[in-house]
Amino acid sequence: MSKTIILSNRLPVQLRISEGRIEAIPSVGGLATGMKSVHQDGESLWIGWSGLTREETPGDLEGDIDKALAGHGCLKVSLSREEVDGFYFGFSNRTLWPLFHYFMEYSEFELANWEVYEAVNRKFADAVVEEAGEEDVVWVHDYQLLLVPEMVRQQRPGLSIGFFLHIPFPSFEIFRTLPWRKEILRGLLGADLIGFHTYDYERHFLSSVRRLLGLEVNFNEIHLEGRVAKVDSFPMGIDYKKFREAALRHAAMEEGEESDLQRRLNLHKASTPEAKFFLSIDRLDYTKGIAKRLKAFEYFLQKYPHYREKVRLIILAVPSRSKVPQYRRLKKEIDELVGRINGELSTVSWTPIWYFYRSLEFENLIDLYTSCDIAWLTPIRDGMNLVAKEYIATRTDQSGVLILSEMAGAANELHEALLINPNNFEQIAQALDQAINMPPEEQAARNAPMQKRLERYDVEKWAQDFMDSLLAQKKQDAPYVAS
Ligand code: ADQ
Repeated sequence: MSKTIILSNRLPVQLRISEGRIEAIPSVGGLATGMKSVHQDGESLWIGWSGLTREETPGDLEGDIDKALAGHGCLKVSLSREEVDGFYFGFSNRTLWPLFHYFMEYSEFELANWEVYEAVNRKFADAVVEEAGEEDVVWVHDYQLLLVPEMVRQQRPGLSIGFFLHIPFPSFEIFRTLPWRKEILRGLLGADLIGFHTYDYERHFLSSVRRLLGLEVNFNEIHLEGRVAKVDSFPMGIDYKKFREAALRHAAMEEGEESDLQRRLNLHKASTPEAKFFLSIDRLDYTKGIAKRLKAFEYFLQKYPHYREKVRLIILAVPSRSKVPQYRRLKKEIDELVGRINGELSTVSWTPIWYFYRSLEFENLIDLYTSCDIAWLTPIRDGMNLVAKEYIATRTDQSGVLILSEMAGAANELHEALLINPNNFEQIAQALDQAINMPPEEQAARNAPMQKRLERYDVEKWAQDFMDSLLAQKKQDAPYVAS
């Protein structure tokens, strides 16, 4: 019987070691949720890094760790601190991440990091080669593992290999600046199916393949020696049911059952019933446009001073990659901006910005999604942006307004939202004004079709679609055998 092998930088579980005991706790992140149907319902193995470097792993617990992971269908790739630095913090997050998000000035081209990236990709590929049976299907995820498809293909030409990129693929003019551009394209072309969130990313990739490798591209198929690699878009969805049901549960809560956060939100709402809450939730990342959003908020309050004391911005930033200098600088910039704006504009009874720098429990996320009148998400560049979709899914009474950057992949599917250019403060101020004054019927008329779309193409459907397409591609590729 064939199995599916899933590969990602991180495993979908987190290890907790206390008093010599190991626990593997399932993660709740988008990918872990998205792949649930593939990973849990069938025969499958998930290969990735456990989050602990070799130096951090107590030698005598190695066997217990492997056992705990195996209990969740996982197998770890062991990485040293040096490997994590060069591969993850180095090439993945200081070269590829900024470049693929059009932050060219942040992108570093360090040969040493590239070499570690290659070596770690080889480790992942070797793990697949060791584990895969002849009929197995391999699904590789994201920018940390761009070289794996070809590395696996070289050793196991008969395997079915798929790859999905969760971040944008940049235009040819950006991508061509990468010294290892051809190696990366060849790495990806080891796959039978290469998936992106949007048609634009797909187009950019095909253009780079054509112009850098001179390969024949026929519509969305690339003709290689003896086989065809197909490229397609699969916009990732969310677990719509989970968010909707959580919001319904939330609405049915009796007094006294709420979380502390919800109680505080309710208190503020009761004290100024006409006040509007704006919400933004992101990983603390320069691509998410958090600093610009704060400046746009200040601009909005200057342009429309009558909204002072009537609106409040809740910013939730999740700590991320704090080992990379740009992230540390950004954290400082955001801290200062929040301090300055609050310092300048606050009154005795009003603080314009509530800023949380932490990760929240799922139920608290639902508190925020369901309590805020306007979700305001302004990435400078974002592969998809699941937060926008989650906000819409939780608006069970169809109220609420989504203001979304047109630079997020999600803008393609959520076109009833108020779409803005994150660099255009004038347009943003107008959108905020429009959102505050939007009649409930218009809110519902915009939200209903988005909800329908998100319900229909949820994350399970996304994963299934990709798998079906990969299997179909393989069948088409199978050598002809005369009967
Ligand atoms: P991310 O850049 O991490 O993902 P996003 O798509 O918004 O961005 O997903 C973030 C996830 O984290 C959401 O599911 C959200 O609920 C959760 N989350 C956010 N803040 C949280 C908090 N404070 N506490 C707990 N959970 C929180 C990358 C790409 C995106 C792409 C996804 C999926 O950068 O563009 O949409 O992968 O492909």
